[in-house]
Amino acid sequence: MGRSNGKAFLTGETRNLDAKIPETSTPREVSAPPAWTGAIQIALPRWIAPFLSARPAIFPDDDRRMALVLELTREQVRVGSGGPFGAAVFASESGRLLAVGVNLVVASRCSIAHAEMLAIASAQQMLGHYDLRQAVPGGCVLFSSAEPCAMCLGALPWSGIDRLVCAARDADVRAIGFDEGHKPPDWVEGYARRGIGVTRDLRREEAIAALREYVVKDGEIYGAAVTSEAGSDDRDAIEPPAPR
Ligand code: AZG
Ligand code: ZN
Repeated sequence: MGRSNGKAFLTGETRNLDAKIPETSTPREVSAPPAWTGAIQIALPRWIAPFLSARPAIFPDDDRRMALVLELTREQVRVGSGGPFGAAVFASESGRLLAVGVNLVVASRCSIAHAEMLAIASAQQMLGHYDLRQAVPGGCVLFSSAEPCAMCLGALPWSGIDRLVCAARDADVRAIGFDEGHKPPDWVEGYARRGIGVTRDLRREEAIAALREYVVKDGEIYGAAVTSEAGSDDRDAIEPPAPR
C-alpha cells in the first residue's frame, strides 16, 4: 500500500493480489470506500413514529384504512416533509397495519421515493421477503392517497400486493402539475388479469383537498411534466387551482 498526499493507494504489487482489479486499471484510492457502497437508506420523517403510536394497530375496514392514509397525507402536507402523497400496506384479513410511506423524493434526493414505493419497500424489509403474497397469509393490500404513477403502476405486480385502494384519481394529481408518466388507459383491467383488484375514489374529495392544500402552501411540484401528455382519464380531472 503506497501513500501520496495522505491518501492510500493500491500499488502495482498489491494490485496483483486482487483478482477483481485488472492489471491495466489505474491505482485507485482505497482509504475510504465510495459512499454508494453503504447502499440505499431512506428514513421516514421523524413525526411518523409518534403519529403511528397514537393510533390503533388494526384497521378492520377499507374506510378506516383510507382514513389513516389521508390523515398521514394531511400531516405530510402540514409538516412540509414532502409531496402530498401517503400510502400504507395492511394485512388484508386481519387489517394489521404493516407499513406506511410518504413521498420523500425531494428530501431523500431520490426520484423513486414515492409514497407507494416506500410503503411497499418498508413492508418487505420488515417482513423479510420481497414477495408480500408469500410473506403474509391472506395477502396484503396497498392503500394510497392517489392512483399510482407509471413507475408505481409497474412496481406493484412484483411486490406481491394483491389489492390496491386509491383515493384521488391520476387526473387530480396531474391537475396540480405532477407528471404521472405514461400509463395504459386499461391499467385497471391489466391489474385484474394479474389478480390485483382495484378500488378507486374512496374518500377522493379528501385526497383532492390535501393536493390543493399542498398547492396553497407552495409545495414543490418537482419533476413537473416533461411532456404535455395528459392522463388516460383526463375527463375526470378536478379544476386546477386558480393561480395565486
Ligand atoms: C406521485 N403520485 C403518487 N401516486 N404518489 C407519489 O408519491 C407521487 N409523487 N409524484 N407523483
Ligand atoms: Zn409513483
